[in-house]
Amino acid sequence: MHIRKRSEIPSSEITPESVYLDRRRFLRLGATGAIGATLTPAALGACTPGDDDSQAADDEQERLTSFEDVTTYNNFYEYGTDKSDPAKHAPGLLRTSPWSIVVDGHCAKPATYALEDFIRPSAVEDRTYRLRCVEAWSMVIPWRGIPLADVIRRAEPTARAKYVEFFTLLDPEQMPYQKTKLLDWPYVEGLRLDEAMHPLTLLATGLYGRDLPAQNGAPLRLVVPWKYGFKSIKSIVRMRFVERQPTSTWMDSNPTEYGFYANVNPRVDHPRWSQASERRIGEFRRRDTLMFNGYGDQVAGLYAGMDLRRYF
Ligand SMILES: Nc1nc2c(c(=O)[nH]1)N[C@H]1C(S)=C(S)[C@@H](COP(=O)(O)O)O[C@H]1N2
Ligand SMILES: [Mo]
Repeated sequence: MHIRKRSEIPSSEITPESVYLDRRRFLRLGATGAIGATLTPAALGACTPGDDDSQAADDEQERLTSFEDVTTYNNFYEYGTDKSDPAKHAPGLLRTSPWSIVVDGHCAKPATYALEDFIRPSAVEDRTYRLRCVEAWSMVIPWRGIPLADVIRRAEPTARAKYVEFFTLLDPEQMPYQKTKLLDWPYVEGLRLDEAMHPLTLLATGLYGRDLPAQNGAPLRLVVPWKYGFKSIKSIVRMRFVERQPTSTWMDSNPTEYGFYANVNPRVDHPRWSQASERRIGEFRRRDTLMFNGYGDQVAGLYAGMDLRRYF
């Protein structure tokens, strides 16, 4: 394969992803120690950009989904139900600055933060994760964000805090489908406290090395890589520590089809379709779906002894 050098590429072809990939390659070649560690996508087996020199014939290696697909093929029902709606409508309507986040419920340090104070810059990392939508497609996305555990520790949850409940912004002027009854707004999600504290769980502020585009849930969204994509709630304005399992938006809208746990599981089908395989966006062939989306060695212990058919 001929790989064009940077200077051979006309500037019109320099996409955000080629800038990101070049910088990543540069850092991987040049950096050791602390900087290198934060850039290693440790959580994802071996995930490298598809046009990288190191992309040998290794089946384990995966291509990043293109920036174009990641930012134009979205689910964000506040802007419509078509995959193309969020990219068309969210950027012109969602005001992400100023942005504040409320942390409340059972914790010693409830607070309202401006986004800048909420995100500790030294905690920010780049992490590439697979995202598996319940609709049986998937992507590989280079996220930027902070471990959710970082903000949870700061809040000092009390012994009564068993779950964390998350809320998307409620503002029908900025999110026009909130004027409809498509879902019971605002969009709500939840995690058990130990899932929320797991080192893989990320509060994302960016992707491809830049701030999150509106359609991907700017300025702050959750990413829980071993669960179906609907758990990764977008444009978060509040997180609350609660004692009882929260009712998430999709459980509320259709409890027989969507459970609280929503762990990726090829053996538990959706009532209307199989979850055994998936299509990677940008590809035609189908791939086998992996238990816990491939993160089982890191997260299976959270569910030891649980019947995953019952707790789907
Ligand atoms: N507030 C809100 N968050 C949401 C959704 C939504 O409709 N509203 N869709 C979810 C679903 S179904 C998926 S697959 C992911 C998609 O994230 P992406 O568009 O960044 O790939 O966002 C999730 N978060
Ligand atoms: Mo999804």
